[in-house]
Amino acid sequence: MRIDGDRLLRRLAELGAIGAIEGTEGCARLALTDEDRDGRDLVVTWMRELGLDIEVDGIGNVIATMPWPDDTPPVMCGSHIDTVRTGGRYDGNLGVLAGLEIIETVLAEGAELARPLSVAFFTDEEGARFPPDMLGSLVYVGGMPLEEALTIEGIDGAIVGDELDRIGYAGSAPLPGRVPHSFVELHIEQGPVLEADGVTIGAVTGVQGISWQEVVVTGQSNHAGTTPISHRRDPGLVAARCTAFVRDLADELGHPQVATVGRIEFHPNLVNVVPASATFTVDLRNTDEAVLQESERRFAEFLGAAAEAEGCTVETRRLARFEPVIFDDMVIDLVESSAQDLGFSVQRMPSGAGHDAQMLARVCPTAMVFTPSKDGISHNPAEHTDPADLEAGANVMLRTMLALATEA
Ligand code: HGY
Ligand code: MN
Ligand code: MN
Repeated sequence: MRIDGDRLLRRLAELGAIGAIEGTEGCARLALTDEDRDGRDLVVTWMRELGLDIEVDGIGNVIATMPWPDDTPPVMCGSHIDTVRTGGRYDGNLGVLAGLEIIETVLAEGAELARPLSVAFFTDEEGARFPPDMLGSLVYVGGMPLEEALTIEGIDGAIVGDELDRIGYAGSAPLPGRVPHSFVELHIEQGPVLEADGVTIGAVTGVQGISWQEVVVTGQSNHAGTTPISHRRDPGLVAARCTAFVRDLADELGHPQVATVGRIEFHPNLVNVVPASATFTVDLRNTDEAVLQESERRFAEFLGAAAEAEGCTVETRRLARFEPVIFDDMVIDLVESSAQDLGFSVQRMPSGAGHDAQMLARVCPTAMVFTPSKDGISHNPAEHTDPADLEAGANVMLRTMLALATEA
């Protein structure tokens, strides 16, 4: 049994056209925006056309399951269809549409299953508009109460609960969600490893730890021309020093430590005004929890000293904190053996990016399938994966899910 690669590519293109970024393959569908709603509506239409049982829960997760006579826990797959502002059409979308394709193929060709297959898309996986990332799957597994998630304020001042109501995806399915038998997520690697190694499939062993925080440095706005340097309390300088520091810290700690200042805003953000405040985010990650904690501690020390030296004050707010996750050996083995059975090169590797699978791993046996990213690029409209690799990944996931759905 094999998926229909052309049908998968057509759906990726059709979904990618919603929020399309002119002249690229990329798209912009920040969580709970009109574009996200339109993408959701399209995928739900496809789910309905397949005759699947569709549930929407209180955080807007959508789970579609093959019709089944009882409530046997399904083999679930899925990912997300929200994107970052300058996203690609494969990040998240591949895992959802490959899952849909797998279910359509299995329904058409028939298979003796011991349990149903289901496919889900989870709300706000990116966390770029509403932190933390993986918000929907975190609530699904009971990692955050729904009431708390609904009050989260976005970077644009919008509130999660209001936006869910506005786009019509405040559902009533129970939370925490039904625990699946197992969970598999197909995702593009979003990094350079598979391409560099000339390998088609990644059998993902786990996800590195993630630490996000927002830092607000407050100084004194002043005239850019009349204020002597000795009189300044410039939060912009502190933010700039912190940006350089986290890069130097990552260099010192060495791979796989990464550090990113991705968002920075000055107030009042004018050419001739020494800023009153600087707000920026710090994203620190490592596969080793102890080293990740060391990077957090070292940054906090540097921030405090740099602010004090400049006569500024600091407030920090944690946006996300997830420890490293190890996936289930049995499912990793199945991914690896499925790839080998299909004649694809495969290697085991951790994930640098966060994924919904790291949340489902809290409640059921879980692993991921990676496909290569061209030039290792992602979170960029130039994100691309070759059709043959997309099809390979989907067929590996098909084989893995069938093995999980037919075992006693
Ligand atoms: O930030 C991440 O790793 C993911 O894209 N949400
Ligand atoms: Mn993703
Ligand atoms: Mn992403």
